[in-house]
Amino acid sequence: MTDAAQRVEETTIPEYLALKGEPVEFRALVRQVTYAAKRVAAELRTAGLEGMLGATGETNVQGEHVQRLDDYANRTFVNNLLRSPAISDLVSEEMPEGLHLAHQDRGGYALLFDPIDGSSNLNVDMAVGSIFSVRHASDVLAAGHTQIAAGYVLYGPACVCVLAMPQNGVNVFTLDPSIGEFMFTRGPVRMPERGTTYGCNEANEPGWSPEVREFVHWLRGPSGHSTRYSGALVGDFHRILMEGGVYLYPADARHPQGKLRLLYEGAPLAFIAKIAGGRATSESEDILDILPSQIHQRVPLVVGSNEELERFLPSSRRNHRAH
Ligand code: AHM
Ligand code: MG
Repeated sequence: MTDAAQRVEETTIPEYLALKGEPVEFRALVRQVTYAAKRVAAELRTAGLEGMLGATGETNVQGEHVQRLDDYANRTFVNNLLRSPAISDLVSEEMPEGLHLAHQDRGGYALLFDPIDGSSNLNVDMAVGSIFSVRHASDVLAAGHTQIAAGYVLYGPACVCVLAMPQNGVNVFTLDPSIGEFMFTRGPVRMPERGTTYGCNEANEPGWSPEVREFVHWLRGPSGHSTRYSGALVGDFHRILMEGGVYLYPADARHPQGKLRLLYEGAPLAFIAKIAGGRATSESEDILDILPSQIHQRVPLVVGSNEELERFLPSSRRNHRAH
């Protein structure tokens, strides 16, 4: 191994970002995000022992039952992100309105996040995640290709942070619990051109469009793909990022706009996929081209490897704008 490779292998996220020349303010912001994620990871490990599982009895702005851990994770992210002077705006799945921190010393970053993705997995000890998108505060409702960076944390057998930056690619850091630091483990990641698995909720099939149905029939039939679906987007996407394939939550009769949220689920994962060499569509346009009209907007999402996406997109829609 060369000296340079050795240096990268042994780096924490802050060291890695410094080594790669990322701006100080961005590094400070990532430090607060990862600090919050470590707190959430620790809480997830012991929640069952402390009576922290179960619902709060409240419903969020999406009309979904809020779990105690959703609430804990949201408070933990907000409290830590408020400590970063670089951040002036916060948007969270668990808050009906965005939080604007009007103070002249505050920097111009906005952080849009889903504190716990895959909440239905919480009470059965399966993997969940946190997703985040970094934007200029003036770009909260701009198209997804204006994102500055995006990432997620997967709370699985290991706690893994994936960070996508236009200049430095998609990199994977794994939490070393013995020292409480995310260490560089892999990157820059290239999503394989084609994979062997797909993930979607097949119970929604009766409500899908004929195009989606035909595509999934191809995946489970002639193409030879296998199904992998955990109910947590972060985990299912992570497999696709590493091994190729496709994840889809298309529009259906019950979810005419799709189920997932554009700003803190669809757009950041599309941004990560794009930097890793994959792509993402809403069925009719590139996810990164969509102009949001409101912060909790939903979007149909089909994301993954180029070959699977090529097969899905009718020729009239294949020429998504190149950024
Ligand atoms: P959440 O952020 O409220 O947990 O919702 C998002 C989740 C995704 O993680 C997952 O892929 C999807 O919703 C699962 O939906 P379904 O249970 O309809 O298959
Ligand atoms: Mg959530």
